[in-house]
Amino acid sequence: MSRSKPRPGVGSFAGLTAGLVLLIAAACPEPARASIAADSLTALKGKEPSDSFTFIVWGDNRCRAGALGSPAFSRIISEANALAPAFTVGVGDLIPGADDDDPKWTREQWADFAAAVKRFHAPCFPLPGNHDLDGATSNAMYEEVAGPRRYAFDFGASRFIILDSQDALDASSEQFRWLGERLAAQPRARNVFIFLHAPLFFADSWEPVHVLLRRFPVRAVFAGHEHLYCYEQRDGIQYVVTGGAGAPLRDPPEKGGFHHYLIANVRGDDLSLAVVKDGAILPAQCVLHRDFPMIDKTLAAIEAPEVEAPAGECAVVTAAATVRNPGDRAWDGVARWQTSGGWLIEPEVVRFSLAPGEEVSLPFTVHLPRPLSARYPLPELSLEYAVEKNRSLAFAKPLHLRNLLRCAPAGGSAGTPVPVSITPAIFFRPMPDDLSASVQLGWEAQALRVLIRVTDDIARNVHSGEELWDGDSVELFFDMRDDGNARGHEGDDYEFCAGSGASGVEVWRYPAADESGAGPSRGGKCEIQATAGGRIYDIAIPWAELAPFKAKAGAAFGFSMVVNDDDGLKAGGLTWVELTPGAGSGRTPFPLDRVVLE
Ligand SMILES: [Ca+2]
Ligand SMILES: [Ca+2]
Ligand SMILES: [Ca+2]
Repeated sequence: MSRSKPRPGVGSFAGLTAGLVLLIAAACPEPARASIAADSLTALKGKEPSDSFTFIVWGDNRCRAGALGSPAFSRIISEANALAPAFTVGVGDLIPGADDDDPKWTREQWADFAAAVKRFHAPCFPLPGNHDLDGATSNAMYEEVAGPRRYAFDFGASRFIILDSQDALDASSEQFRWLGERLAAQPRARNVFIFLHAPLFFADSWEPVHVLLRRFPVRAVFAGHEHLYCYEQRDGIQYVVTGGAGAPLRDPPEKGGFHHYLIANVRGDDLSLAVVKDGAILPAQCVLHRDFPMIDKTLAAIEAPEVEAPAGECAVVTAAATVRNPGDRAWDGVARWQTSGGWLIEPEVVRFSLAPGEEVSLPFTVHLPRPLSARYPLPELSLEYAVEKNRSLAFAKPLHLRNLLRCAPAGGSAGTPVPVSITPAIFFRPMPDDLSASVQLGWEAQALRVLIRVTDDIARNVHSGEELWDGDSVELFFDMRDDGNARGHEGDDYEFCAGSGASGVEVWRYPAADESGAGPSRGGKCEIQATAGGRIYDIAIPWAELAPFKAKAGAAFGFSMVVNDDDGLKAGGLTWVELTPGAGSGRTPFPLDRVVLE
């Protein structure tokens, strides 16, 4: 079950809109219609042009959840306002997903984006990403709200060219010819900056564009699309990916997978870039695209220890990390645990020395002095590796923690209630009376019992069947062979959804490896009891629907769950809490807790 609308494919709209393109250029008359780009151009013309100025670049904000957007994007707006740049540029994926089959939803997303942009004090120049276009209807909506899909403007002696990476840009394309014209149209420009959504410059097909750009004073090309930051320089042109304004992060921080934006300072014909992330301002070269293979190799050579701890109890657990030297240089390293409050790991710092190819085991003891300390964020083991003389890369690997959930036998009291308390970072944390939950597990010869107490202020689910998860509901995730989900889902992996929606109380079953197998659970039962501040779900899933698991004392399986909360317009979208991080956003792999039958 997908938690987001289908993602329109990159490049599927080539050639659709050549006739619709409206140009904004210094040489052009005022744009024909109001739009974010047109209004921004008007505002920029009211500014005193200068050869020394600052602009801010951000990408992949995917504005949602009302005009508030994500915390990352809200922060960018308020910090940009404090920095007072000449203007900002958003390099696409401005909304979660344009959908020609659902124009109303698409329009709501654009209304959210337009409201967010209004909070920028400086002009804001948008460009289209693959999430912003879907077909004739939503493409027209893009042009109505955001503006033309490609355009150019000038500020001082600098020229800015906005490209449409959803349209063809090969040497024979109309856009390539247009780009050449826009470059040549301002022969006195001291600087040129190019913006587009997909980082086409990492593909071989970019070469003719690069050759074209080299003939002009192009300082930098900015793209997004990948939800990360990375940098490359070729023949004096800085190529930058900045897709960190709020969309879910998929890559480790070593590969730029962190929320961020860029400050670009122009002084005459000099450009300096700074990467701003939470709590740090970093140089442009902080993440180099060419390091990616080495980063992958080194991350694979560090294995953080895995510990199991009883959910909701105190514990002392010993484990070991292993580190292998993946390169051809000796590695004199320091391994250090970075922990948040509540964790105690000994020793905190270990020095090691490794010849190329050599491996070392670093033992640690993890103390969980308070029951709640076995929560997230997890401690991280950080190490530095010298990739070249005088250049090191820093790596961090989180501790693997598996909470052990007790599953009490039939007739006994249910297992210890465990809070379902992890909130995904892309939303604001719900208040406790808005949404909170705990889960208890029990088992019988025929079925697994799941008792979920939910606090929720407004009961609402207008969906049914396969879409039941899109309103107040609970989702259960099972890995019955307890073999993880890092390699994807297999025949022993299942998802269930239970709730009371448009068709009354339903239990849906989804074999995780077989999307076509989704359907109502044959033997699953769910009773929902309303309480003062929410409801209690009493769910029974027959073991027959969780094959090949054999229920007996001591048997174990992997488990996670999500409690979804729809409160209607008040909250501006679905929020949820989850047992393990990532379960609710459909990311695979996500960690699973371990349930042991008593
Ligand atoms: Ca609620
Ligand atoms: Ca499995
Ligand atoms: Ca609700």
